Amino acid sequence: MAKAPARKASTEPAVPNRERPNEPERYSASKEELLEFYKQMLLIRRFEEKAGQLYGLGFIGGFCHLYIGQEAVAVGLQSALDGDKDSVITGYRDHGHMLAYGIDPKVIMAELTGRGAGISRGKGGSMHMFSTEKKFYGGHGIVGAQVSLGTGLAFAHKYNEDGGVAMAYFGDGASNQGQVYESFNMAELWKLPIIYVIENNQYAMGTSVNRSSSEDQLYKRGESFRIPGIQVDGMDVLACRGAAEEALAWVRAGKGPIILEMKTYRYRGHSMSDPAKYRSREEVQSVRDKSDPIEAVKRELDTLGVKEDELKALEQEIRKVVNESADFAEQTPEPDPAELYTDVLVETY
Ligand SMILES: Cc1ncc(C[n+]2csc(CCOP(=O)(O)OP(=O)(O)O)c2C)c(N)n1
Ligand SMILES: [Mg+2]
Repeated sequence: MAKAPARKASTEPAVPNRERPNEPERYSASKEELLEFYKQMLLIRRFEEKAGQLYGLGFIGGFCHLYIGQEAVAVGLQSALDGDKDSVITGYRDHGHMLAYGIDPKVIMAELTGRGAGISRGKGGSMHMFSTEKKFYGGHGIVGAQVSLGTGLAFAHKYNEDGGVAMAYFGDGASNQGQVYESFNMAELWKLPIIYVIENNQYAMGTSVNRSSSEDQLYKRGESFRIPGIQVDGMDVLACRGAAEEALAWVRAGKGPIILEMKTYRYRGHSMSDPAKYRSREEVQSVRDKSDPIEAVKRELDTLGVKEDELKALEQEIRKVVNESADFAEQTPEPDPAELYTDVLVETY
């Protein structure tokens, strides 16, 4: 068989994308804003602790992945989004992102316990929660799927010219998946308005990022697609918010996608059924002691003159909200059996 002729190398120079986003500055928050960040992070932490307890008591079945330790990421980033236009999508570790988007803790907890009043009518559970009203598109159990779906959301924003930006969160483990790079390619080629957020919590189930990734500086993962990346301290809510500001400025200016690598840490196991043999208790404790995102904000609030009593009152208020959500989730009924026949796709497409 005749050999195919060798392809001639292109004489066209590659179009350089030399412009870089600015180095993000730590966001300078007012006392009120900082208190709000504190409140939201504490809500996520207490909510997740309660979810862990309810799981232990058998009220929550199936998988349940807690966000404890990573609170600053969702709160810092999403506080910069425009809830009327922008969309958010994430994986299965999704409760914190929903709370940070102002979704009622009661309907999230009720979803966890599989109740009819849950945000997905009790049929989705921990990993599959949606709020199209809030432009929160889940909640996905397939690692990496949210990256391609999020790229689709960004395409829709551009196609509909609605001015929105998609924020697609995924993990360090997911960042080694093939569809991520197909998505990167299309997003840059079409200059889609998307912020890819890699939540690098150092582990993918029991595998550390250094064991699985030949390039562990994940913010560089867009380089071959000319997508710029920024590495961010994901344990510092103001650094997260500052990075979000820069990323949004880049994307809203029509410059295409950007990657944020958030260096963070999960305190709990991968899911509720993780024996955690792959790391030591000391490692976890040391991060808690040195870099806890909530304690860090507490210290900043202290220097701004916020009194201990005020923080205690806030803590009580949050505990009340979380307890009410748990009571609601235990007492509200399970879905009606007729619900088995709704939300089922029967047509052929
Ligand atoms: C396509 C696919 N492969 C494997 C799994 C099993 N799995 C579930 S979570 C996970 C690890 C993902 O880790 P990472 O992306 O770092 O996210 P994290 O859990 O740390 O938030 C794996 C391999 C899956 N759900 N989907
Ligand atoms: Mg991870």
